[in-house]
Amino acid sequence: MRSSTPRRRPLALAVLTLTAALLPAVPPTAAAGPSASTSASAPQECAPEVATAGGIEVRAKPGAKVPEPPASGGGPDLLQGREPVALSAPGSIRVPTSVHVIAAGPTRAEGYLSPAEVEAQIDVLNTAFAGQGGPGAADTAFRFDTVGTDWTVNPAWYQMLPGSTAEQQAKTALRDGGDETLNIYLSGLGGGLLGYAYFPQQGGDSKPWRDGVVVLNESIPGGAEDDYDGGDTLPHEVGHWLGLYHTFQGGCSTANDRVTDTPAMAVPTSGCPQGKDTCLKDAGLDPVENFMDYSYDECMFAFTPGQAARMDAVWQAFRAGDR
Ligand SMILES: [Ca+2]
Ligand SMILES: [Ca+2]
Ligand SMILES: [Zn+2]
Repeated sequence: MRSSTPRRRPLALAVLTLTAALLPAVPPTAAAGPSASTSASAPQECAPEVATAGGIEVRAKPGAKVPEPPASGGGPDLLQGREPVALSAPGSIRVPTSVHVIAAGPTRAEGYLSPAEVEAQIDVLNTAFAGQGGPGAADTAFRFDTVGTDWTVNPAWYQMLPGSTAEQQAKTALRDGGDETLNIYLSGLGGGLLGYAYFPQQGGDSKPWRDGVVVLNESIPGGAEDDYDGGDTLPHEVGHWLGLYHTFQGGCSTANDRVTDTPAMAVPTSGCPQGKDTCLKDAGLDPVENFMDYSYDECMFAFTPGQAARMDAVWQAFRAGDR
């Protein structure tokens, strides 16, 4: 799916634009109140596990018009205060997966994807979580079994931007299952968004309909979205659905994205730069190959073992109970 030689683009302007748009939202605890002001890495050991609004995460193209919302809703980290759990074996967690195609009309140009296109997208998802996307990629516990696919023609829902009435109406009408079921909405979006997702909800969910991932239809394998047409937006959003932050979350802080084996990075990546290192005091180059960065699909292919373990723990804490 990927060429062996990453294409190089003039990236500087795109990076600057994206950085300017995203910087206010990047620090994971900046909006979390006074207790987070001294160090992003200091665990709040006595903090109660309280209900929070939960987080929304989006993948956006450079220059996206829709600003990125805060990552975690300002609450404590999902796994804060929880005991470590035993790791699940690779491939041992089968996630029931329900796919909802939302089109503006009955033609492919209006987003009416074919069954084969949907299947190809789920194949990319499973390849990603099996660690088969490229060298060094971790095999995770997760595999995704399609339990249903439905098609809806509704121009009013086609964009379904985060927080919109269209999002609520579409999801309320179409969502299947409970916390354990991955609901995927393939729609037209807009505003430069490639996709968005919500973290599992802590302490009870006031909007259970919201759970799921929304992905730009043209980001599927072979879609029309240049540079983001390898199908890698979906694994990125599912990473969020399983509690992963962006790898640039928290910038060069120690806690960073709450995963120890992803080198810290100061800013999101655009394109496929080689040798990018924006946190010189943190060992390792920026993980541009990671699904949780913003790189082009052709060079985005890996979760790390640490991310696999975090997703496993988040699954066990927030989603497995509904299976
Ligand atoms: Ca990290
Ligand atoms: Ca570094
Ligand atoms: Zn994201």
